Amino acid sequence: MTLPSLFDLSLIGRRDTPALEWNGARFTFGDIDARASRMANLLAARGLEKGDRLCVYLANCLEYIDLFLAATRLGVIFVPVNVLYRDREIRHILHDAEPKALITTAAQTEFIPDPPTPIWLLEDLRAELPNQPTTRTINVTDADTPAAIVYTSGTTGTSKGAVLTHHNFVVNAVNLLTIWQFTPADRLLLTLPLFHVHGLGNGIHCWLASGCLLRLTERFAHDQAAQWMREFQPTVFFGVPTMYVRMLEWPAETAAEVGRSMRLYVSGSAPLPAQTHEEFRAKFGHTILERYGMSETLMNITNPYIGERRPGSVGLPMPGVSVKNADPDGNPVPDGEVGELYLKGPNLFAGYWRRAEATEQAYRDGWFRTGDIAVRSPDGYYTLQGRRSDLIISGGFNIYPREIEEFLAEQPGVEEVAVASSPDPRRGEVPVAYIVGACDTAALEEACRANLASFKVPRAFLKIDKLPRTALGKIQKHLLPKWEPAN
Ligand code: MCA
Repeated sequence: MTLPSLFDLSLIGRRDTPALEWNGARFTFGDIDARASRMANLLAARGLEKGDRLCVYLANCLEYIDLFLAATRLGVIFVPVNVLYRDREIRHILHDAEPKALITTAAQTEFIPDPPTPIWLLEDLRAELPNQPTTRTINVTDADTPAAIVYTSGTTGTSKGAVLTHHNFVVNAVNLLTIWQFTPADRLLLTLPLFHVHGLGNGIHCWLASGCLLRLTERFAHDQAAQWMREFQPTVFFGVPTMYVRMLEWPAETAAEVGRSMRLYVSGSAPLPAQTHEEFRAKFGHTILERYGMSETLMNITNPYIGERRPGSVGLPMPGVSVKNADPDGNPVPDGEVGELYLKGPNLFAGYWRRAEATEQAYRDGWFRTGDIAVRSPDGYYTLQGRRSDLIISGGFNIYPREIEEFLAEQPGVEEVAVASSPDPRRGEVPVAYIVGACDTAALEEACRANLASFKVPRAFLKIDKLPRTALGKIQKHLLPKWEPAN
């Protein structure tokens, strides 16, 4: 099935039903459908054709939905770009994806390097939209058509584009609807960014496939989220652990009040500490359901809706997903022993964009290697133990230290550099840079701010005499001095 066919269950089937609350305005599914048709006609009039890539560099907004729906209808490949990305990160995506256009706001253009790509301003599209016809054009009939390219930070330092097909997204949405028991009576509060698969694939797709009511916000503002929940009385909330940690700061009465209307809190994108899980249950009266996914695979493993939601565990494989816990030779390890998670299933991506070699390396005997290390209990629950690579997850955003190290190594006076993870009570982890060389750390920080997303800027730049290394010269990050925040 293609995404337009899935979404039409609501867009046509529930045409007059309230669909969306955005910025105080309400839209029916019929309104959303008409907006999508107008946007598709506008993009087609601007020359976008099936197979073209369209980069979208925006924070959450109403038009984000219009653009995504229009792209899925035209067969245009949607390339979301993290709105916190800066010069260097955007340059890479534009060169790699070779989009026909990049859509952003006037205010964001200052972060875009001399573009090899035409820039279309959101403000212009917004003005042109009402003049477009609402005729429906659907160019996609084959569900194996790519729907999106999602850039994931690669272990090599440069990010690779994971190509996700209509089929991948449809399977993911149908799976989640069934196992988390979505119905049209649900009310979903979505504060996650739509440029990641958590917000887009789980959030937007569960909404449109179920026909429930969505309230979308520009982002999660921890000081406003309690008010949104009180007003909207959501039944479902999707969050990253940082959001749940923030929610624990709310007064007990607020937590109890908000908890009363809710039926399901889901957490993903980073490990949910068992302590947060327990404290949340005590304060909100709900057991958070933790699940595990990746950009390349969408959702794989989840705690059950009915049954034990085990703290610290990501749960059981989703319908249709085969999971193998393997040793370094790819052979299955017994329950209770540590292995690397390998996956098979209809949720697996179509490969990395124009990187046949990287795609081949990601698979072994037909299984996708996640790079995540896990243990399976005798009753089938998986618990993640760490990662094969030294990925840092900060506030749910992935950071590969290698990318920051490569950037810092290019700066004047830097002889050697290592970036390591430091624990953070709210964000889970933050990056810290260890520098050898006569350089100005303030200038390094400034250079990072100008070129990298804010969540990648090291929280501290520590000068050290030399990096701890093995006899073979490999840096031993666990021997770097621990960093303690000043306050
Ligand atoms: C943060 N900022 C944003 C956003 N989030 N700007 C626009 N849109 C956003 N969504 C900016 C802030 O304005 C601020 O900018 C800076 O980032 C730090 O934000 P702050 O609020 O101080 O940080 P926080 O309180 O720690 O909260 C951050 C957050 C955010 C709200 C938890 O990190 C977040 O939304 N994380 C979700 C990430 C996510 O969806 N990951 C899924 C990827 P300034 O510094 O200029 O003031 S992984 C995925 O999709 C997989 C497959 C999966 O399994 O889910």
